[in-house]
Amino acid sequence: MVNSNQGDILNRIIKNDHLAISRAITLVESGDDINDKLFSGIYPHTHNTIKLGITGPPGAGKSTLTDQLIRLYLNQNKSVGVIAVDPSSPFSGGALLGDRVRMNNYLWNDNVFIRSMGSKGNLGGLNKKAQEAGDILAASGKDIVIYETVGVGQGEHDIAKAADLTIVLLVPESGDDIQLMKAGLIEIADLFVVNKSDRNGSEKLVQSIYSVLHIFKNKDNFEPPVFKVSADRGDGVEDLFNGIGNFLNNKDHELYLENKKISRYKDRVFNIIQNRLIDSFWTNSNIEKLELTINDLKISESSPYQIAEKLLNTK
Ligand SMILES: Nc1nc2c(ncn2[C@@H]2O[C@H](COP(=O)(O)OP(=O)(O)O)[C@@H](O)[C@H]2O)c(=O)[nH]1
Ligand SMILES: [Mg+2]
Repeated sequence: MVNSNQGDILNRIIKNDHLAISRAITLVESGDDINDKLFSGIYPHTHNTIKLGITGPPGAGKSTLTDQLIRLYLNQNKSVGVIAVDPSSPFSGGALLGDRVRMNNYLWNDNVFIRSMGSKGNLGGLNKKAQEAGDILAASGKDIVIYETVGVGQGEHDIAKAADLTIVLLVPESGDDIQLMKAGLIEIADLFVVNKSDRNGSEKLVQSIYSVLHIFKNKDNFEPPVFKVSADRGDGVEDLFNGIGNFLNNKDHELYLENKKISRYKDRVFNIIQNRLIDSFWTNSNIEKLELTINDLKISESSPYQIAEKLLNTK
């Protein structure tokens, strides 16, 4: 079934058929084997799309801001795909309802495709799947792909790294500069946004960010700009929108952006090989061996290293 439909689904994706896109993303999510082939077909069509990552704490306004950016891109006759990744429970908070409402706004619009990806599987897997879903959207001709991810741990940051430009969104209540450093946000941010600037403390947060940035210039030695917005009112959003364009078109950033692409590519090859090796190792027989070894032995007797060594060396 898979093979006969593959060419068809590929053609439909390239023609921006949203139903086919949706199906393909479901296939990617399920981890089906057809990915590889479908993928190689899609890949050549993915290169003209700009990928933005928006990360920040839950409730910071990522979806609200994404919605504003969609509006601004549509005004420029551009098309947008959104992959919203929420590694926490999809049932937590009220965000999902908000997302639903926003998704429905564009249900019949060929220029906007929004998809949530849940937390099934591990984060590493989610990262890969989100990137592939982004590629499917790119192949459909979307000018912009936005990854919205909850930035609370390291794994989620990988998704942000999948973007050409990563926006770190913070709100006055998200804490102080120490937390910024701890969370490793300095390292991934190309651009900071302080949202909910209608609330107290936003100017103080902007100043904290500046002072931290000053001390910890990122490795490429440019200081990410900081934008103050109120996403739900739309205040400052246009400045940010222009700031994104300026960042991407800045000649000084060309090499940086190119290097990012290359290292992203390497990471993907690395991960594919890693996953293949893991899959090929954990055959039923090896899983069984592990179970048997563990059943035979009191786990206080051999270290996990010894058992791993034994499994790696038996054929
Ligand atoms: N006061 C205020 N509330 C906002 C602003 N932007 C978003 N919100 C609200 O914050 C809540 C969480 O927004 P959402 O976009 O779902 O956050 P996400 O979890 O980061 O995607 C919603 O109730 C929004 O209406 C803002 O600029 N000011
Ligand atoms: Mg959201």
